[in-house]
Amino acid sequence: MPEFYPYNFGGLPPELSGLAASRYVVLPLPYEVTTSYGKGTKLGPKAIIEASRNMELYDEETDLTPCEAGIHTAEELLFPALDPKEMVRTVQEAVAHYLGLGKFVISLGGEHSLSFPAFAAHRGAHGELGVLQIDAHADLRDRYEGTPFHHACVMRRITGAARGVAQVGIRSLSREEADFLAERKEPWPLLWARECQGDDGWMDRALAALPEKVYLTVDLDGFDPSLVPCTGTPEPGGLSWYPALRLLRRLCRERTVVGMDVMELAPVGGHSASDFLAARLIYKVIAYLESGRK
Ligand SMILES: [Mn+2]
Repeated sequence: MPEFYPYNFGGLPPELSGLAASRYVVLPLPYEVTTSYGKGTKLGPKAIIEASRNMELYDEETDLTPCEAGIHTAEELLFPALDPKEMVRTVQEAVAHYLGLGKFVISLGGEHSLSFPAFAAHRGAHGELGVLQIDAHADLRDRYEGTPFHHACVMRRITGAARGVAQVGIRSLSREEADFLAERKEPWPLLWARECQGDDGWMDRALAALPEKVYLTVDLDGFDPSLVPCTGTPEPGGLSWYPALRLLRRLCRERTVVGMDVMELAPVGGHSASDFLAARLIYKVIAYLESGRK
């Protein structure tokens, strides 16, 4: 019996979703331990995949059908031990495995702390990397609730290991983080959400800070909650859709994006717009990467 709607990103037939022939691997990471307020990011990966199966696969902007490059959806990673240190090891190994096969890995969270091991695996495979973060929160605390691997610390860990950083859409941080930002030796651009509107000059600042190879991490709460209401800790005044896409299109054209993650979707039944935005965002990045290839 042929499966009409295989359970994978895009609802793709076997010839477009098999591991060997796919350029992209979607890796679901249903891990959630340290979220601060709303729960449910564990269900994020499933909701993104579900939405993607109901998405048109032609991209009008690039005139491509990006899934023709092959998008394999890996089995959900399991986290029998919820210990953050163990999570870091598990995720780093899994991502490194697919990087070793030459795949472009798209990690789906889950809480944002997952981005550190995903980034670390990419750094191991590619050497020095810059990071573009889209997020409402700076996530620069050194430790939180007793662990350095809390989601509120993820960018502190990543910035410590990255060569160039740009933080985009930020509008929420603690005094401790503001002090850290003020005192850091080699400042990177932090584009406050209120700056990310009007003309696109802010994108130049973000891109100028990034080296040739870049890892992209998207916390969905970087978008305005009118677009993405379903996140654990929404903040008003976030990014709009088209400016975010223009930034990502430029990033894919002007730099080599080596990997990405999309974190913190906390789906709410009956409110699927957030799920669809996440799915479309991923598919747009694939479209931009593929259009750069021609
Ligand atoms: Mn955030």
